[in-house]
Amino acid sequence: MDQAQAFKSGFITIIGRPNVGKSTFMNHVIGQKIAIMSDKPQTTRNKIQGVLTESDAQFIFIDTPGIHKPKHKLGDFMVKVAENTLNEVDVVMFMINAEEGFGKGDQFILERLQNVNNPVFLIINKIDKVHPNKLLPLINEYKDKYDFEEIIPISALEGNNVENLLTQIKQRLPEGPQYYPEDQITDHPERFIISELIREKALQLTREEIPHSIAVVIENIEQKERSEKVLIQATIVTERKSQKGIIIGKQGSMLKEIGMRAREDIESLLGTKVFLELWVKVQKDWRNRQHQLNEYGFSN
Ligand code: GDP
Ligand code: MG
Ligand code: K
Repeated sequence: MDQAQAFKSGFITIIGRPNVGKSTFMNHVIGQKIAIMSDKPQTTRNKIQGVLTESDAQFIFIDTPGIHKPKHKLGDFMVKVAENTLNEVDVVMFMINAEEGFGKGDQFILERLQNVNNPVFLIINKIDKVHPNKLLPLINEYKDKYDFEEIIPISALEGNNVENLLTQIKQRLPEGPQYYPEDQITDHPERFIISELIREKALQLTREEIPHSIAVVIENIEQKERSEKVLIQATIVTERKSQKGIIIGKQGSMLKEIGMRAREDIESLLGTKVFLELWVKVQKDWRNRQHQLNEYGFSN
């Protein structure tokens, strides 16, 4: 008998110029549109974009901001951070658009890749848009520019050759644990901290009037398009109606204060402006109802 195959897991980052199809690929692979906390130019940290779990492997796709050509001084620092990230993941996917071929932005990215020791895949996307004759010259052109581990043409939109790509990635993932539950497709590592910050403010401001039995559910975290702000919507869940009244306060004054203080902390956590929307609702005995515990994120 064969020995059972060890479970594999690891981190993959997708880099490439805007509009080459990075998000489309993510959506195709993860199987549904996921809420992505989009990378802002000045974000220095890496965001988990999506998690794909198969029976024998878990792929964790992360965002590497700052790989674009910097327009300002801070950019140099950002590029450094991005370069470090490229060396920490297991596979780098460098995606280009088959229709466009090689451009200035690609040259910049290739230069950054010079210091990367990890496997770098060249992904030629949108092959559904080009004649197959065009593909080979494109592959040859890039072959001369960098020592890619693999060069894989795909159509992220139609799914062509995506399975093969995933198989190739899997071969480069190390043995490792399943980091996320299999039904979890996206993750904001900050989510739990944000809910704790809101809960903390509610408890601090109401003192002993409100027991620790309140919960905070983060309903939504979203980067507003064309805005610097991240919208966060959350619900404070209390067990009794009287508690709800205390949390809201006179004409909403308590809730406003909780929101203001929490927002300040969340802004320094995320390094970005935040628009925080808070609601309060009563849910009797929520602690005793298992399905609601799951809903509230206490399932592990
Ligand atoms: P990103 O900026 O790299 O994340 O690119 P997007 O995923 O937002 O894609 C930009 C545009 O290219 C969208 O209109 C997509 O529908 C389109 N697109 C992405 N992948 C493909 C593909 O494989 N084939 C075709 N025909 N269009 C694609
Ligand atoms: Mg995108
Ligand atoms: K992106």
